[in-house]
Amino acid sequence: MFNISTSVLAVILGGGAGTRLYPLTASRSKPAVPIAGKYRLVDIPISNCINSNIRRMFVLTQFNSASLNKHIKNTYSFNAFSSGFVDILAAEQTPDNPGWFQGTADAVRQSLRHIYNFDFEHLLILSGDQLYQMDFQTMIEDHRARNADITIATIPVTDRDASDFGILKADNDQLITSFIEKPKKELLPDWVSDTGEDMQKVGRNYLASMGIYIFNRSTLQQILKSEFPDYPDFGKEIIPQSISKYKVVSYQYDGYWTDIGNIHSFFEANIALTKDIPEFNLFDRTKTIFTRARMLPPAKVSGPRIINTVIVEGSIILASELTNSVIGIRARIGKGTVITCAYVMGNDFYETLETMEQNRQSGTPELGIGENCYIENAIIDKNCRIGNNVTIKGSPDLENTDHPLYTIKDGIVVVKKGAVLENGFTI
Ligand code: ADQ
Ligand code: ADP
Repeated sequence: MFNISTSVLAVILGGGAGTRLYPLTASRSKPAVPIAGKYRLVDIPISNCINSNIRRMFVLTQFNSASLNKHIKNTYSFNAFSSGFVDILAAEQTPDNPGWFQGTADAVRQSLRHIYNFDFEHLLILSGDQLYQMDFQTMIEDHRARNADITIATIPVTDRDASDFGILKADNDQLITSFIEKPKKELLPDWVSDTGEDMQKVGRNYLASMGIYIFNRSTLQQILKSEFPDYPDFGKEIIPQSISKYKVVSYQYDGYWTDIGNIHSFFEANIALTKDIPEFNLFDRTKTIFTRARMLPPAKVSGPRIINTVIVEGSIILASELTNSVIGIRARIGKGTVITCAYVMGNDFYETLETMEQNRQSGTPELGIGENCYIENAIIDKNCRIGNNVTIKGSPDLENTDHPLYTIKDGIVVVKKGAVLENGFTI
């Protein structure tokens, strides 16, 4: 009988150079970027695997970091009698390979010698920067039932989004007949698909690759090593070149799924968690998102008017108004402060009362956000010290800039990890 936990191994693509999420990736690897106030990006694909009964995972990352290692080691320790593991494979120099992973397929190719040490029938390849809760079990069953060599998870998208994705066409048997990576707007009319009545009604007429692939063990080895040994990317080369030679099938998914690979989409996805009924459901106990258990005290809140705001444990909040915001772990917010549409990541530690007194005497802003500040359309990375009367106001009118303390991208102000903004600072 087919057993998903012994037949499937997952590979999570943990990130290339990480430039699209800069400055959040300036001092940490992409899988370690904090999301939703208490999780890390890598928790999303790992949790989807665990909830789908897949227990063996590799996370491929360009650079290894102590914080990523610590997070994985402390969070995902499987029972000693199970064969489960989450292992990080970082790009490494070897005699025949001088550099980093050159792309998604190259990352998997360079990791094959570790991956093929294990028994598996199917390799599930996942992106590390997407927010979704998907049952891979039904996708794998579909892959097996269709006797496919490769299955690609697909989702209907609108013409506004289509140019950001691999777009494909499939026949009535879901066999993919053509594929184009990130087509230019003017080419789109040729790529319309029958996505079903409900999707068509909302203008989602194009079938996009979700960057989630299932390969059979032998197919993957053959493609990456013999057939196309030099192609670096799945989307740009491997998939478009494989459809004429292999049985490549589309598995259409209609649930919530969003790419969070750049600052704008990352920000939107976090703020979307503050809706009355968010599409990404953190409260579904059948689809738990796992993360490190921290044994933190409860959040303590005094004074503010709070509208649609997510507050993570361990925070101390005296603000005057919080609206549509995500307030992360151990966040500290002073009296009179107003926060609207912002993601405050919180802090990695608390300061002692003595250190706080020393800060006061030396004029150093305390860890967290001070009094009477105004913050809107912003991401405040971890461990920032924001003084009193600071104004941070993102808006589409602002130009993209990179300042030593903050970056502005697409109208969103990102205050860099550990930045100190003196009293009265204005952005
Ligand atoms: P993109 O998301 O643009 O398109 P890419 O930038 O290659 O593709 O990233 C895919 C995943 O791999 C991301 O999680 C990324 O961080 C990671 N990654 C990228 N380079 C890497 C490297 N060198 N080492 C390790 N990890 C790396 C892809 C497909 C499209 C599809 C979209 C769906 O190419 O066809 O539509 O995903 O989001
Ligand atoms: P990030 O969330 O940005 O990836 P890390 O995981 O590297 O950050 O850092 C988190 C860990 O670092 C926490 O466990 C915290 O205990 C510790 N830490 C970071 N800065 C400090 C500091 N200034 N004082 C004490 N501990 C710190």
